[in-house]
Amino acid sequence: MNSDQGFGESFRLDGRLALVTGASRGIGLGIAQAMAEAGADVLLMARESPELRKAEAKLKGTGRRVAAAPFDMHEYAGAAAWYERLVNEHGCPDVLVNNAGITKRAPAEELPLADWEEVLAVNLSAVFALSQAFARHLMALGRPGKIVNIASLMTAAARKTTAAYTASKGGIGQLTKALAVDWAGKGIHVNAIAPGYVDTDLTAALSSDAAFDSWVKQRTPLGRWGSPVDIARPAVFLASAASDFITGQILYVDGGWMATF
Ligand code: GCO
Repeated sequence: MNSDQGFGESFRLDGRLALVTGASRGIGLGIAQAMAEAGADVLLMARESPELRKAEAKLKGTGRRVAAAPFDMHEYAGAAAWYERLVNEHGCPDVLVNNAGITKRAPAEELPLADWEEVLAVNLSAVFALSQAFARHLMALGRPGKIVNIASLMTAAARKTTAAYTASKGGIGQLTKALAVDWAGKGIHVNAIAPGYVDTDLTAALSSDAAFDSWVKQRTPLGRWGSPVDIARPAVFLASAASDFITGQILYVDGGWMATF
């Protein structure tokens, strides 16, 4: 596939349909926008909200086919049925970006079990359920696909007060490998991007803390917080034919964080 295409074309997503979760803001919105700019039609999944509709309107400006696909990842037990309806309405996605994620910060000894369960449900179980629905449809059609999971620095190491998030993102790293291995023979590639500290709503409580902000800038070799577009362009690469010999990888897009201590 790759070798038949020109260099630039291999990085593009023309003719693909991409489903991006957590797409109403932050990294997810950045990824959805970059995918549309790369030529993909895009389905924006997030909980129904004015923000989701705003994102939909904004991305329609790219000229691609763009549609909001409201779903709450807390309801992941219904993911297969929801996905069935999605495919009937919009066609079968070729690209799935599992970006939606939440965090609940507390010292481990104080973290309520309900918070633990919610983070694991949204960040890990829902990713499995949706990936399974995505793969089953492609397999039934005999078509290839690409999954890009959003992992974290917490896939590799922990920061205090992030037990549930860290466990979920560690799980995402291993789930990426497990799905890559199971589905390689079906042409479904599964990779992850592990972002460093990115300035979004998820990290707002951290970036607005002057001490934390200066720690991130000092700890990150490139000396700054990431922005959604820093993550979005590598996500396009992992969704494109330019990455056709890559599967099961975790790509740290972290300003050099993991390269030093
Ligand atoms: C935290 C943050 C992190 C980052 C990110 C780092 O509490 O330290 O929320 O989890 O958001 O995932 O890669």
